[in-house]
Amino acid sequence: MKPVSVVLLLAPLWTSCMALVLPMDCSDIHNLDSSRRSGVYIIYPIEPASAVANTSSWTQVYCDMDSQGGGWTVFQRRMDGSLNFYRPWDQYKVGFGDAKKEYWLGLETLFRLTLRKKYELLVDMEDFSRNNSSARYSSFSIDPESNGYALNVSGFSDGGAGDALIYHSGAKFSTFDRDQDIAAGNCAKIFLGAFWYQNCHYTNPNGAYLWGFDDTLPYVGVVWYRWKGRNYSLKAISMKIRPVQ
Ligand SMILES: [Ca+2]
Repeated sequence: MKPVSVVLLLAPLWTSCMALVLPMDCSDIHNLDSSRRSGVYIIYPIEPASAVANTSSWTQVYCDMDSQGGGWTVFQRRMDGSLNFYRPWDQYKVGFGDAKKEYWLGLETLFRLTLRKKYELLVDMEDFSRNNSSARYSSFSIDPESNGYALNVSGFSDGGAGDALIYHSGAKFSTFDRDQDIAAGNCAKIFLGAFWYQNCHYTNPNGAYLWGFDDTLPYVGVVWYRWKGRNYSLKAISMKIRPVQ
């Protein structure tokens, strides 16, 4: 074998290894090897040079390699009610939970990711009768903390769940200890969650984990209003992003 051939043969391998070192999101992992399965991976969403206080340059995340072409970076996931999502601002900022199970990636990481690439959003849902649905948005980003991590979402396309998120576009993020919603009261306290509340919500993905329909307290569950109404708390919901092709 001539030396030049060896170099050519090794070149793709070398390139792969270099790219594998610092995938910034699940799409980088998926694009490198589309046979990768859904599961927990390490990503590097924040460039080390710009890493901010309390935020590491790397993090564990769940990658959805199956839904609608795969390569989705999950930033919010409920599936069994094992984790309490009624938490203060500081925890929503840096993230909490376990990437293998239920978790919230963190607003600062989400901001840093959407600063670096243009993303779309997919919301996957399941009810307690094993029905699945989704909603997809062609554009998703959030503002820096200096603007309350305000949500920017547009370009809805229906996967059976209907739209419950466009209403929230432009809203700042609110927790029980930081009211940035436009309601007179504190939406996070009233609806037992944390979200980009307006006055207040059409969806409450971080709300109280209930088991299906429950109107004991109105609208406090894991609600996606357009699909199951305001008093149905979903079995599972996950919010995930992928760079726009
Ligand atoms: Ca308020």
